[in-house]
Amino acid sequence: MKNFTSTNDTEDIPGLIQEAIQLKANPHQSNVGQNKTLGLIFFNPSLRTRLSMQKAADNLGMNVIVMNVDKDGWKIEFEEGTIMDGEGQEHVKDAVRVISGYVDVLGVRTFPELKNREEDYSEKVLQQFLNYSEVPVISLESATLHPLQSLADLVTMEEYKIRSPKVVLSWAPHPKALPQSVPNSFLQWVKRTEANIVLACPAGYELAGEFMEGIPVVHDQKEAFDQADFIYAKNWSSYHDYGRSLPVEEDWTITIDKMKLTRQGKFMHCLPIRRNVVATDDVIDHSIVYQQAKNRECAAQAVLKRILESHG
Ligand code: SN0
Repeated sequence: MKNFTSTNDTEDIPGLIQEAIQLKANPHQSNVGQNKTLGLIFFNPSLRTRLSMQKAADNLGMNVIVMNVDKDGWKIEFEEGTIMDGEGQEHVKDAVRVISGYVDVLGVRTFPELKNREEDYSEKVLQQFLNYSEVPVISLESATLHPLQSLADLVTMEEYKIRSPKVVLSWAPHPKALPQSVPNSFLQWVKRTEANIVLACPAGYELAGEFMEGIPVVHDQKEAFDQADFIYAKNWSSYHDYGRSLPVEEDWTITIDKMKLTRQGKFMHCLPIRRNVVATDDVIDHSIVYQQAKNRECAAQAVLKRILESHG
């Protein structure tokens, strides 16, 4: 594996899932990371991604350096060819070349601004890391995708060993306008498994066409929940009316009564979750969200191990 930014970076998704499951059972089986350094660069907050990557690297004998560039670094300029007499203090091409000289693998987290759709969907920031890094790049959530989360989600579903499960990705309310990265990525990865995926969202919240292809959309949340094995809840802002939170009349908060419509369905969420907005306390307290979070470690470890093995 060269980089890890989407499903396109791996041909062997079932193998990657199985490798993660084996690493979970025996985390110290490989020290392929010995004398190697992982760099983690954050433009945005993180809890699970940051800690699970550090733990995964540690399990492989790898050192880690972390920087919150948004808080601790110079203000990064992203425009090519610009005259830097304004706010930006250091160009991304200089920063990435320098950082990649200190590390063997480089992770970066960069959320979308949710203002300009073309710019976000061109992955302006991640793309510059790919362009200028001398070492493999891992997405720690980009403007449009969150592949480490999705891999952990597939590992989690695999642990239940349900053949061709019905999986519902359900939009849920939120006080803020959030990225489409987690739902886009979830669809992209689940499509590559034998699961039957349904998207449940209010009209206007359909995702980008490239992710929606072949995915049934249901605007009635209760109808979608019927006989589901997994309910994956997430808020996202509108793709079509880009970055906006459109008014929604029905109540899309996930409750125990709605979960009763499923086939003893398991509730999933990437976290962080706004309790009693996205889902009620009792739903979250009887969910598999901590199992998902735990699986971020073995998923990250499988990805790191594959990258290190192909870049000895
Ligand atoms: C991020 C998102 O993409 O939706 C990260 C999820 C892993 N979530 C948030 O930014 C939540 C922020 C909030 O105010 O609850």
